[in-house]
Amino acid sequence: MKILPEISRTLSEYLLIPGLTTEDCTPDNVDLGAPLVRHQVGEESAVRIATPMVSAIMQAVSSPTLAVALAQVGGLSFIHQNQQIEDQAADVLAVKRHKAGFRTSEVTVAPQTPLGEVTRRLSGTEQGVAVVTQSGETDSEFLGIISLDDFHLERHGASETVGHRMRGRDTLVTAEASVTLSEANELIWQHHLDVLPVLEDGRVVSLVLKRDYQAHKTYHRASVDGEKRLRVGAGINSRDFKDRIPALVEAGADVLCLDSSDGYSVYQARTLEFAREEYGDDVFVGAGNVVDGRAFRYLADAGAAFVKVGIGGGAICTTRAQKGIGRGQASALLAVVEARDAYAQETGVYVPLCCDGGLLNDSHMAMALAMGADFIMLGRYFARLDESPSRKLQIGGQWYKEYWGEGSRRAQNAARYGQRGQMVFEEGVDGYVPYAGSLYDNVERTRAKLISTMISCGSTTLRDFHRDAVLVPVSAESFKQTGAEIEVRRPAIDAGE
Ligand code: MZP
Repeated sequence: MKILPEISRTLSEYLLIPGLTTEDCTPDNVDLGAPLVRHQVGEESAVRIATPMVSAIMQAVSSPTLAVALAQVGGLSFIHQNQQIEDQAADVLAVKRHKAGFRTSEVTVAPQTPLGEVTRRLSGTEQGVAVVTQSGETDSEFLGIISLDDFHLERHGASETVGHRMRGRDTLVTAEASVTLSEANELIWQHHLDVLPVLEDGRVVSLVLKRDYQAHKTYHRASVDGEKRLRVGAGINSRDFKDRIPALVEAGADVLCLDSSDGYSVYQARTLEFAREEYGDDVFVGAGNVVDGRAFRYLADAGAAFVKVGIGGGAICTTRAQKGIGRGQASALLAVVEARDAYAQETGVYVPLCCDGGLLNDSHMAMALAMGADFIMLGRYFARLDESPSRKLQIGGQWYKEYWGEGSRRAQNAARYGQRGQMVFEEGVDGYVPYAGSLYDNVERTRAKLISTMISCGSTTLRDFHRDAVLVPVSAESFKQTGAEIEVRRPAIDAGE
């Protein structure tokens, strides 16, 4: 028996100290992009996500609908493995068949569509802008970008040039002659315009809001042979992996993840070995969950594409009470981050870390990223939203969505929680979480908070944030002092909390 000297701490027990905020630290400059799979230090990961949020491998969370929405905002879902192989493969296929696009900014226009039609379609959106391209032989040339109001004025002869004032801005954008797309992009960046044109075969096919540009860029950089498909992941287990992995690969899953509450096992190593032998470096399989450096190294050596950290912290989890196993999420993460960094230094291989479970609010997410997590996995967060597959119902005048753990009787996830192939006792609860609206709104708000935290800490990339974040543990007494000491509060604007 051995007792570790440190106390097991949660993410709530830390705060961030601000760093120097420079002129570079603007919301537009902050890149939340994260590597998803192992890569050589100094090189780029073959799979990156623009928003470092992935959805939990759970029945109540990761359906094709949620996967499409999350991929559209730059994150990734893992379709759950607590179902027949054919059903899971069909879910993956449904996401892969969905045409890629960016929800708020997407205005899809077929080739040869007249400009008038493009404009009509745009006017039904909140874009308030039209993109003008030259018709005829030099279609790939971009002329200018103007507000819809100005466009109508121009059509009625009130304006002579393509350069116009953007709605609500004083910036004059002048594109006197036709310019190439790269020049147009330069112009848009220079003038801080909110949109970017996307051309395909010389035609305008959509507009991308600038705030989605990172997602768009990352998506395009990472998309295979120009094929526009949304990304999706899938859970696997260490029992039927010889059948499940080939079916999911065939369906087009971009990344797989072993789904287990305790990943420090020979079974996970065997599964990783199978994937490596069958597919070499072409199939990425994440592993976990772990809470210390020994387990991290074991899975990293076995070839895990990424390692998931966290045991017992999930909002629906009773593992700590049932089995006495687990570790506070902050302590677990800090120990594994240390091992990950040592591994990178020793071997030259960077294995991304996913912080999984117990991230109850956005500040926990910021804390996990500051501590060194590359991305975060969320169950409760996504279960509350319109796009999750669970039922929405009203209890006492309040709207809720159902949320149940994979270790609950309802989920019957024997591959993850079974004892000798079946569930003898439960490790999860079945309940309700307050309904919180649309995924698009919630993720946008969370992204804004993460960006704001990073700006306060003087970081514009997650790598800088890992390096420069300064954290301090808080005493129980100081934690009670949250700063909001008022008798009656108006309801928060943040409906997601
Ligand atoms: P949370 O985001 O809801 O706090 O936690 C989600 C995570 O809890 C999942 O990704 C998974 O690792 C874990 N989980 C899922 N089911 C159970 C359970 O029934 C559980 N105990 O702990």
